[in-house]
Amino acid sequence: MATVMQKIKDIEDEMAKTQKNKATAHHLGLLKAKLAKLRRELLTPSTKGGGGAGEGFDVTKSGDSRVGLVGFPSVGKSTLLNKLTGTFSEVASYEFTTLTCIPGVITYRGAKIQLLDLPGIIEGAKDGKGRGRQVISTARTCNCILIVLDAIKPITHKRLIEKELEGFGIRLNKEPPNLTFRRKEKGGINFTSTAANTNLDLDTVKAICSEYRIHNADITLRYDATADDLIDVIEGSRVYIPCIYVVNKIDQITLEELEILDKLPHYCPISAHLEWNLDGLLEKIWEYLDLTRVYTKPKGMNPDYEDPVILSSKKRTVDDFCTRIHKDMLKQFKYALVWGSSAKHKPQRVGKEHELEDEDVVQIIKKI
Ligand SMILES: Nc1nc2c(ncn2[C@@H]2O[C@H](COP(=O)(O)OP(=O)(O)OP(=O)(O)O)[C@@H](O)[C@H]2O)c(=O)[nH]1
Ligand SMILES: [Mg+2]
Repeated sequence: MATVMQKIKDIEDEMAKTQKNKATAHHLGLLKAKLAKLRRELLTPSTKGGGGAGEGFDVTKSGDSRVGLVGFPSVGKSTLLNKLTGTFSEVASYEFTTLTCIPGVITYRGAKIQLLDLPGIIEGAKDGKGRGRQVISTARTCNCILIVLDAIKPITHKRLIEKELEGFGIRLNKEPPNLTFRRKEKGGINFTSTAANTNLDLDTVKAICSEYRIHNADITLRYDATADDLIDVIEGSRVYIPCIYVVNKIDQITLEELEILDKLPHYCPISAHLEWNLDGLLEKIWEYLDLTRVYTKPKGMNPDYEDPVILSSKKRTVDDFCTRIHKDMLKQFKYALVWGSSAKHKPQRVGKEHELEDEDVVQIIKKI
């Protein structure tokens, strides 16, 4: 293991020394690809047992969505879990108070959101320091990550934590790269771009591909993709997770400092201890989870507004709705009546492929 870590360090050093310009682009691309491969090596659990590098905490998923608290020690993660969920997780002024994953539940707008308190992580976590890897593996399973920062030193800590998560294949507040990469039998490397493209040139693309021993492939960019984006697509197994930077302990900074933090994108300043802006945070979590509430309407009855079916924004067809209600529902499905913003009429008669929207009302008509 030490040798892989040493190789990673050597490459990182070389990258830091290399000036970024047109002439070095392909060399940097090559180094990035080497780095990605080494990081993967580090994360793949060894067959000899032990290590268990890629494993998170053994906490059962429950509820409609999962949110994880990640941050340095003593920033107030446990305090926040306690205030938001009423669950007890020990709070103390010393570091590494929390040693395992403590789940709690928030009920918000009819949805059950599982909130995970996690041990503090430190720099180098992804490379095996502390419980870092377990924490980050668990973070990978979340639908939204809250990076909790201390208001006294938010920005430097933010960078360090992002680096840890990124090294583990987590991409924050980012869409999967809009590029196609197709391997083929022959014909060499074919590189086309349908958008203005300033980051990647054919030499760099070829250097990256050769590092993966790929000699024939069609690559098409639809936006200004970077070498990192291309490597992400070749590597696969990346997760794209929305993230909120929760700046805690704002009771310890000035109003002027708070105003700056408040304007940064994806930031949410709070004081967990004094319960300042927890409603604002909940609203932001809701927004970032992008859930769809669907109310069921049994025939001849009023919709059940108390207990919505919660769907994710990516899986919210009538088909997904039926599957969530009962596994045999689809067999009996004839059509559905939909009221709400996804419906053109009141109600609209739709099939299984129809995409539902937040707060739609649905009645399923079964075959007789
Ligand atoms: N001033 C201030 N202190 C806070 C706030 N929230 C938490 N604290 C204090 O910060 C210390 C650490 O809080 P914890 O909730 O244990 O922090 P943690 O992030 O869970 O720490 P680890 O489990 O060690 O990673 C405690 O002394 C808390 O009382 C806050 O909003 N303002
Ligand atoms: Mg804690």
